[in-house]
Amino acid sequence: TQEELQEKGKAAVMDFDDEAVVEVAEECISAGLDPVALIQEGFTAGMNEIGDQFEQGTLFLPHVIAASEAMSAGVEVLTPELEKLSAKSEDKGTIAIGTIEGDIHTIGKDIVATMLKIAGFNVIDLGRDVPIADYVTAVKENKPDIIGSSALMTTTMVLQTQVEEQLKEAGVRDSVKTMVGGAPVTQDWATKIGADIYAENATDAVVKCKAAM
Ligand code: HCB
Repeated sequence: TQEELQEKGKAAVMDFDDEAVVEVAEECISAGLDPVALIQEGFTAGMNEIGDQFEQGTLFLPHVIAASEAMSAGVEVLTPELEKLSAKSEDKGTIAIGTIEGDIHTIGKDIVATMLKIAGFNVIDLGRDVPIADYVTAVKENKPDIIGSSALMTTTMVLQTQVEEQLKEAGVRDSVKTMVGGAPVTQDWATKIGADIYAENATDAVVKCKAAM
């Protein structure tokens, strides 16, 4: 079942077992189960537990790296499958998204970008460790409908404020909607800094970006 597959996917990420993660992803495809739920409820749940154990000091950075590589291997297998679900003909608008300055966590941002593409948005991936000025440049040059930032650390989350401020200083804040996300980011934070959209996960990002158009 879907639940059993998700449990297996979670366990495989927590075992840092690339091969097992890939097997679970392949099983998902051959059994016709839901790849999005496998990523969100399976692999991501495993990564979150790895993060908790890292914080508690029972796991170390090499473990986090190994788990994230295993997860990425699984997502890579599922991506073509996700793309098949794509609403190709629809042009929903343009979204530029990047992981914020000082932050190299890309897994969540990549999943959000993929899901937005699948939903029919034209997505510009700004990459990781994106200087705040580059968000402003992206708004000026590419004129996206939405500009998204991802922050995985409390120390980099604060820079999302700078995106708001520098867009205002450049006189382009009203031309674009801003979206924020990443594990430490909350609706309260988004409201506090004046971001237009907070997305808890990739599905939420798709729903809210569609609604914002
Ligand atoms: Co990293 N790390 N890490 N890490 N890491 C975290 C984030 C900690 C919370 C772990 C902990 O201590 N509990 C912690 C941050 C603590 C803090 O807040 N201050 C931490 C730390 C400290 C660090 C280093 C500093 C460790 C070190 O070097 N000593 C270092 C950072 C270096 C830097 O950025 N300058 C570091 C490095 C790494 C890697 C490289 C080993 C690896 C990243 C690999 C990669 O991304 N290519 C890594 C990982 C994997 C994690 C954890 C374990 C998982 C993150 C992840 O991929 N989750 C994370 C623990 C955690 O988050 N609980 C830990 C899975 C994805 C799918 O979830 O939340 O990223 P997500 O994305 C969701 C959601 O948030 C939303 O949709 C996504 C999909 O559903 N979303 C958005 C995300 N972005 C969005 C943007 C939008 O606009 C909208 C929605």
